[in-house]
Amino acid sequence: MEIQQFEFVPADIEIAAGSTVVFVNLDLAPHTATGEGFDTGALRKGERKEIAFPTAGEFAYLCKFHRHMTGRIVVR
Ligand SMILES: [Cu+2]
Repeated sequence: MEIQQFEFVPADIEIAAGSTVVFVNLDLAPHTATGEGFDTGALRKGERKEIAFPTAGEFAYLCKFHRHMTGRIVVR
């Protein structure tokens, strides 16, 4: 998952349970991907964080610094 121009690209994804999502910030501004049960912490430009999703569910998330940046991860 890339973060660029103050958007998650793609913001909404569907993955299989047990998969991981790698968040990579390509912006100069710091961002987070923060949802119920997970948080990348602040990612600066070029930094990445891998988050595992072991169980099925729907996980909305946002950037704590720019709360209009939102997305949803569906784990099946
Ligand atoms: Cu942000």
